[in-house]
Amino acid sequence: MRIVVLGAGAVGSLIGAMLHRAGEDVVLVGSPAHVEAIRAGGLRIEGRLEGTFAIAAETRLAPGTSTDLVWFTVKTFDLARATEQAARELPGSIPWVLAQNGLGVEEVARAALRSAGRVADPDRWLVRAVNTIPATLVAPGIVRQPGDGEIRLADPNHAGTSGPSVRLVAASLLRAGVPVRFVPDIDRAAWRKAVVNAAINPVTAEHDILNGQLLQDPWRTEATILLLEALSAARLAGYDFSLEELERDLWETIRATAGNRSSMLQDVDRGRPTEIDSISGYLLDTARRHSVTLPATERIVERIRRRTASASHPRQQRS
Ligand code: KPL
Repeated sequence: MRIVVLGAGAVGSLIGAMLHRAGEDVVLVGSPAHVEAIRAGGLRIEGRLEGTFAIAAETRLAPGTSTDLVWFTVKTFDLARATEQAARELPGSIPWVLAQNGLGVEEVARAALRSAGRVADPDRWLVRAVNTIPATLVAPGIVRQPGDGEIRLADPNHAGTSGPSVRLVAASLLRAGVPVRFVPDIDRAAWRKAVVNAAINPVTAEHDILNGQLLQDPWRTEATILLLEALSAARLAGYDFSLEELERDLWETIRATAGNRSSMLQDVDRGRPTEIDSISGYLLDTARRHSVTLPATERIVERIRRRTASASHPRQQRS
């Protein structure tokens, strides 16, 4: 099966490598430096999956590219541009896998598919994937997987019109040995992950620490306060998580990804924009609509925004 990965940075390249290893015909679309390194010496994966893979890599999506499936692993702030381009250049009726952190992702892709006017029923093709597999872009052409995780997908039997698309995506991942978990409610899974990201990512990005360092104070307390605020936003949005389940998720994720630099920290490292708006910013907007304030979240969002204010939005972002 032909699979295009748009925005192949750390996560996209890792998923692409696993699919390629299982015999899929994968094309990574990434930044010029990453693509140049892959073309010169292959894609090197270190950590849980070890190997060098001769995968096709492009810096842009060529007009008329034919593919059976497309993974979007671009950053959330670059998703509108990437989906609009894909709606123009790719076949209309193929599964689109959205693997972004944060919230509000499907609406962006749906709007792009609708505005291109090529697809009558976008929801048939959109597949939301919630990824917890950690990955770090060590250098162009080199990705490290420092821990374990899984890809959560909607249970195809309860996924409405997108069920057949979910099934196709899941089958390719399972063939590649990628841990997949089917969940009854994918929106709930995306919120659950966003709450955990809201507690981990900004703190690691602000203090330049590995995820595992959040197990110690003062960062442990800071992450816990952010988790509590994120939980109140989730409840306002109608998700009745318990504090116990989210705390369990938070500390399990931190332990499983202890050696990782969070995706937000990697963005700060490279002077790029971050996903603060689609993670913590989305929680703030949700709370505001109910006249509720989240003081610690507000402060850290401000600090991260200030820190990355001068970051430009490069043409091809990676997650
Ligand atoms: O999703 C992640 C991220 O970095 O964005 C985690 C799971 C926290 C791994 O670092």
